[in-house]
Order: sequence, then C-alpha cells, then structure tokens
Amino acid sequence: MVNGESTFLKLVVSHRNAFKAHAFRATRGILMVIKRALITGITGQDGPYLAQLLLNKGYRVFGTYRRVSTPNFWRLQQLGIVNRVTLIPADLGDMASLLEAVTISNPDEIYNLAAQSFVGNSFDQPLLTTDIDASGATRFLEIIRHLNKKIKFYQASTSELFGASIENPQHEKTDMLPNSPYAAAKLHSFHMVRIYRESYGMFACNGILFNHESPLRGLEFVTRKISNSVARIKLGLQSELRLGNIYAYRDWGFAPDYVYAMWRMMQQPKADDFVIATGESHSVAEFVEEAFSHVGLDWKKYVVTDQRLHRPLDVHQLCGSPKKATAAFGWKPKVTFKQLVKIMVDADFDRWQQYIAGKSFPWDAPNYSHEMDILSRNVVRDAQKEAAKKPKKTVTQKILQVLNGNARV
Ligand code: NAP
Ligand code: F7E
Repeated sequence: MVNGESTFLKLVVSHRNAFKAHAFRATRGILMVIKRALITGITGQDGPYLAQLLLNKGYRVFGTYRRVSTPNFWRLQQLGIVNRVTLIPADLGDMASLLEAVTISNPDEIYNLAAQSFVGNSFDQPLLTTDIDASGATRFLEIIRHLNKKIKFYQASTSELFGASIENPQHEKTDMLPNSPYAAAKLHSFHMVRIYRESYGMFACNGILFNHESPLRGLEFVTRKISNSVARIKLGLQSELRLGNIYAYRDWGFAPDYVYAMWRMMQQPKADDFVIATGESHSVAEFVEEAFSHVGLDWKKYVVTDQRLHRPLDVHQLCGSPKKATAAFGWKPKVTFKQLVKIMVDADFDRWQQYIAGKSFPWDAPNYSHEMDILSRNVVRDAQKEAAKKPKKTVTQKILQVLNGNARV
C-alpha cells in the first residue's frame, strides 16, 4: 500500500460514527432488518444480475460506478432496475472513493465485482490491471479491517487462476498457474482474501467462477462477439466473423445461475472458497458451430481466423468441478451449453431486428467500433509489417540501427 493510503486509513476510524442505524421492514408481522449490500462494478455483466437478485430478496442495494464522461447504465436499464439501486461513484484505484462508498452504504455484504476483466487487454495494460485487480481487493479488506470487521466480503476470483494447470477437472485444490497479467493479479487478491480471513477472522470468501455468459456480456468477450456477429450475419448486416484461437476450451455457464452462487456463498455459516462451474468444456469452434447452426447457417462460410486476435499466451483448457459448492449449499447450474448459445443468439437477433424496425432502447452494440481498428497491439504490428515491406533503408534508419547497436558500420 502506498504511503498516502495508509495515512488515509487512519482517518477511517473517524468515519465510524457516520454509520447509520439499519432500517427495518415488516414481513408477516415480524420486524426484519433490511440487509444492505454494496456491489462494485454494478455496470458490468454480473453486477446488474446480482443487484436484481438482491432487490428481489429485499436488500437495499448500493452500486459503485466509474464517473466517466459517458455513463454506462444500459444493463441496469435493460433489467429495469436503474432507479432501484443507489449509485455511488468510486474507482478501485482510489482509496478515498472506496472508503466513501463503504461509509455511505454501511453494508452488511460487499460484493467486489469491479475489475479490468478482459484477459487480452491485461497484456496491453499489465500495470493498470495489477493495480485494480490485485490491490483493489486489498483496499477493501483494509477498509473492512479498520471500519467494521462484521462486513462480509465476496471477491470475484476466477478459473483463470488455473491457467496452465493440467489437472482436469479443476477444483479448489488444483495448482494455480496463472497465464496472464489478469490471472496473476487475481491470484494476488485470491490469497489476500484468504490471508485476511485467517489473520483477522473476517468473513471473506473467493468465488472461483468459471466463464459465465449472458445477453449482458461485454462485446469484447468471445461468446457475445459470436452471438452478436451471428445475428448481424443472418440479417445481412455483416459478412464475416474474425476470431483468434478457436481451439481454446472453456467451461461456459449462464451468468444469473452464477450470481445466485455468489449470494449463497455469502450466506454460509463460515467463509470459504468455492469453484462454480458446469463441469462441461467446449471449444470456441463448438460455440461458433452451435450459434451458426441455430440460425440455419454453415459457420465455415463466414469464420476467418486472424493471428492478430491470438493472445501472447492463452489458457487452452478449462473445466471445473463444482462438487464442493453442490455439497455445501446445493448449487447446480440450470442452463445447459446449448440453451446458453440459444439465449444469447436469440437476444442479439431480437435486438438487431428491433433496431432495423427503428426502435430505440439501451444497448451497447450499435455504438461499438470495429474491433480490429481499436486494438493498439494490432496498430503497432501493422506498422511493423509495413516497415518490413520497404526494400531499402533510408540513411537515417541505417544510422539509427548503428546507434542502437543492431548493425556493424
Ligand atoms: P465486466 O462486465 O467486465 O464488468 C466489470 C465492472 O468493473 C464494470 O462495471 C466496470 O465499469 C468496472 N470497473 C472496471 N475498472 C474499474 C475501476 N478501476 N474502478 C471501478 N470499477 C471498475 O465483468 P463481469 O463479467 O461482470 O465480471 C465480474 C467480476 O467477475 C470481474 O471481477 C471479473 O474479473 C470476474 N469474473 C468474471 C467471469 C466471467 O466469466 N464473467 C468469470 C470469473 C471471474 P465500467 O462499466 O465503467 O467499465
Ligand atoms: O476468451 C479465445 C480466447 O475473452 C475465451 C473473462 O470474463 O472468463 C473471461 O476470460 C477464449 C480465449 O474470455 C477470440 O483466446 C478466440 O481462449 O471470451 P474470452 P476469457 O479470456 O476466458 C474468465 C473466467 C475471466 O475471469 C475473465 O474476466 O476465446 N478467443 N477468438 C477469443 N477471445 C476473444 N475475446 N475474442 C476473439 O476474437
């Protein structure tokens, strides 16, 4: 932790008095405490589903969002809950805003879902990813330790922790061998959660969730990229789908099933870490084939593989065993692989059809730039290829090469 942050924490104690008493509600004549939850990353895929679940259970829900120039509330709007949650601006890199969020919300439970969650981008922005995905959790753990150790803490851990592990299926005791800056950062927070649990007796748990998808998934992720493209191709709006490593295998489940597991974990008598997965693994190619065949198209006519979409290091196969969660709280996935693909393709097809019909509604896809134009890595690679094509070096280039020690005079 940097100096400013530890000094800042000393001020935490003075915030304790700002905590307000809990509200009550009456259910069947019995007065019950209204539980309060703080969800970080409420604008992402999981945040709105979790918020919806907690609202239905009678919670008062607070959510943090990044105060940027263009607000990103479309998912909360799609679920019709944007006005039912209290939104607090906060950034995981900014201790002051996190303390403020905890003070304002006075939560019983914190669900730390905020993250730089795109594995591919973590190779381009490793330091940012480390600050947000590793130190972000520790900032919360420190706030809880100083402010109120009764606050329960959920950390969004990930199957990416298993990375290069060869054990199959992976479970809570499988070796963790991260294969990306994202996974390395999440491994740090995974251990910090365990360390704070064991050192200070805090209720802090890791949900080791395998990939989970939905119509609210970000367009950067492969499943949503596929469902969105298949819908557009079927409607004549797009002619090809460009993908990277289609032979990677993932254990894909349905996001609403997974946020339910998060909540169940937080209701256990003792904090612990749990794998949440379906136990089935499919390749990206299988997802593609299933998605195209759902709309009656042959994927081979449309899919192009492109080296520029390959990661410097990928995770080849993930398949999880949720046995521990099933035994502890009866969790099982409800939606199958085939159903998941259908749900996602149908949702995107329906959205584009409505869009063509002139209807307007909150949704991300029409504002999304062409992916190949926005990947910084690709721009650099393209420039390098262009430079390599030039047959003769200019005098300046030759001088530079000599100065850099790459050529003899
Ligand atoms: P997501 O859609 O990418 O959402 C990430 C959220 O984090 C967004 O609300 C984003 O805000 C916010 N965020 C990013 N940087 C932030 C920062 N510096 N400060 C505050 N907020 C920040 O992710 P998701 O799919 O919902 O996943 C939720 C969590 O579970 C993540 O931690 C992810 O790493 C983890 N996880 C996901 C999966 C999966 O398959 N979905 C599996 C295992 C673990 P903006 O809207 O402003 O960008
Ligand atoms: O990639 C391959 C890619 O980006 C899946 C995050 O939620 O789940 C997610 O991480 C696979 C990889 O998800 C493209 O190389 C091929 O092997 O959809 P993804 P992810 O990396 O598994 C874990 C559990 C998390 O914790 C993360 O936060 O698909 N792939 N072609 C591609 N991937 C993308 N994105 N785009 C392609 O064109």
